[in-house]
Amino acid sequence: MYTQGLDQAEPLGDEDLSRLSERFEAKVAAEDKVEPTDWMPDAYRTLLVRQIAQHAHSEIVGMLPEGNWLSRAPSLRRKGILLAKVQDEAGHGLYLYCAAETLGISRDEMVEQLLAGTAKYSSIFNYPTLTWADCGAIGWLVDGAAIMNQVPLCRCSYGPYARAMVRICREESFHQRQGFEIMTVLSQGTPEQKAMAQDALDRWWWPSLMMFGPPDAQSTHNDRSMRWKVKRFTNDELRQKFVDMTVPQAHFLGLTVPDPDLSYNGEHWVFGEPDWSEFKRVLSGDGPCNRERLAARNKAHDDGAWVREAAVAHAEKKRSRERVA
Ligand code: BYC
Repeated sequence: MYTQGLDQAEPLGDEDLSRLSERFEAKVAAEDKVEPTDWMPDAYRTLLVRQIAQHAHSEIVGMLPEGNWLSRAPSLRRKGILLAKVQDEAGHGLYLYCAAETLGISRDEMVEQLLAGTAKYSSIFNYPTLTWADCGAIGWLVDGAAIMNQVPLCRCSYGPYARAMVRICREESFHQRQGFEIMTVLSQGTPEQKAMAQDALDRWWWPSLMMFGPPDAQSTHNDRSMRWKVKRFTNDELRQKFVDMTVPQAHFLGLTVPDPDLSYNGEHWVFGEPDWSEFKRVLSGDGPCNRERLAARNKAHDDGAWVREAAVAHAEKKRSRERVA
């Protein structure tokens, strides 16, 4: 872990602080990347640790809904593809934990917060995957929403986060295509298969819109995050872009978006209001699967204790062999 800037030898005076702060703001304004060794305001560090840790947790918890279908994918080909996708998500979680570590928090601390239920992760992963079509809907809608949100994060002002996002977005793009392909096959299949695709769209549409976060007027971090170029678009702007991209895709599939207020105004698809009380309920831990997700992560952590112990024992053995040599 490299946490420079945290270990200054002496406290800074007001003059030094304002000089450093000016230099930091100028760097952000000039679109230069802020690196772990650079001075940064505490609030910037806190904002990034919060967002990157939540993002990492989302990738890790996000393995669970699709993981539920690994043993039941309808063919060997589908199973292989799904397995690769779920493994990618584990990888994304790990890059992101590493990016957060450059800001001075340890992975152990972040994992502890997740397991204790004190850290947030994306609301979307607290919904169940009831049918195979849900794997299609997750790829199409959830990964589609993730790409819409994450491509701008490749231009985030913090270097390690921006660079991690480049690779993540490439992989998300494959994920989105595989989901859309599942939905295409189902929508062109038997009436039962098409009904299954429609049912998945009905259940995942609104939670996908909620992934973008609360409406701008209720977003607590938006202004600061936009000013410091962590976020490049507001929650509402990205939600609108997502709807504009996705509604024609639903029409291509011959499916109906479950929104009676949906209409086209010549420029954008105008859509109804998501149920924000449901969003708040899910965030407060009372969604359909919150408890199940945390229990699964805690069990995986406990089951993996022997691996961590073995790794420590191996490292100790290696060290003592090196001391003797
Ligand atoms: N769910 O002030 P706001 C994936 C929280 S995984 C839960 O607007 P901000 C994938 C927010 O944290 C990709 N909480 O916040 C994996 C804040 O709470 P705190 C997941 C949410 O940060 C596997 C409060 O509400 N993507 O792609 O300016 C399989 C106020 O919100 C949510 C990311 O993590 C939510 N949906 O904007 C398939 C993207 N929304 O911290 C796919 C990175 C808001 O004050 N994150 N909250 O307690 C972001 O872009 C931003 O953090 C957000 C929210 C747009 C999500």
